[in-house]
Amino acid sequence: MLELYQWELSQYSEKVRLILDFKGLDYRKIEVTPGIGQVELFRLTGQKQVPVLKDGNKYIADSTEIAKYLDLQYPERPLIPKDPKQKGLCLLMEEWADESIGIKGRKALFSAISQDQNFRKSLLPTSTPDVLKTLVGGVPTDFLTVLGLGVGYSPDVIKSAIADLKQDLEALTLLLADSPYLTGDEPTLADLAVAGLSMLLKFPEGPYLDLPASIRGRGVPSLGHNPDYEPFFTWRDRLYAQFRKPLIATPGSGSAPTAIQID
Ligand SMILES: N[C@@H](CCC(=O)N[C@@H](CS)C(=O)NCC(=O)O)C(=O)O
Repeated sequence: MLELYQWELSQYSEKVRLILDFKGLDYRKIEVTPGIGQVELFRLTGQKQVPVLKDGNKYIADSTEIAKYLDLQYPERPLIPKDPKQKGLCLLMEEWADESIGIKGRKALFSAISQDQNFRKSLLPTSTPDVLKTLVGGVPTDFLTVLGLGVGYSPDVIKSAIADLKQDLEALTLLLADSPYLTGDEPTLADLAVAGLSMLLKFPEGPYLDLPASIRGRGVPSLGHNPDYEPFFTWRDRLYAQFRKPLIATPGSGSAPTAIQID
């Protein structure tokens, strides 16, 4: 079976999970331990980021490479259109979504959780002891601002990321006003990339992620809860209902990720 080395909270991993579900491929999720698990990933793939797909004895890193690999090896339900114009648009949008929504979404989410202690707490795994949840919730905003500066997320960087994301969401809302999918009448990699990567702007409403249920439907207030972009998120809900497999509720059914165990 295919294996996905991932983080449940990673937007690039979500893009690949959506692609795998779209193609109807079964896979096992392996949650990589930040730090030590990434050292192992580096040994196996020459880079330390998730997602990485393992197919037999082959490891494929990078969500775009994974999408292209899957389309070659599992051509049923193609991701990339054949028509040259559609193909061009699809590839352009996929690359843009990776570079804009994927990267800036992280900054926008950081800003939202810095300002909202309940949102911050709701991102912790369900098994987190109450005392730790209280501690995380109580971290002062000033401290988070300093932490953000440490990773290059200054207030100006965050402001500019949110402004860019607003333009992205406006563009997407306009494109989808009279078209069922971004490049036309059929879903392509562009739709799956945009939908999966926008996870951090607003978490999906349904039971798709192995994260606390309290984060479902929550998002960055000025983006995920802005009436101007509501048509985009409604479109995304529809896409998820069509293609994303919900988690199976039974404990131990395999929907929850396994901790990393790279052999
Ligand atoms: N271009 C990569 C980006 C992947 C990426 O940014 N992954 C993040 C998680 S969302 C990561 O692994 N970060 C850890 C690190 O950079 O050490 C892709 O498309 O897969």
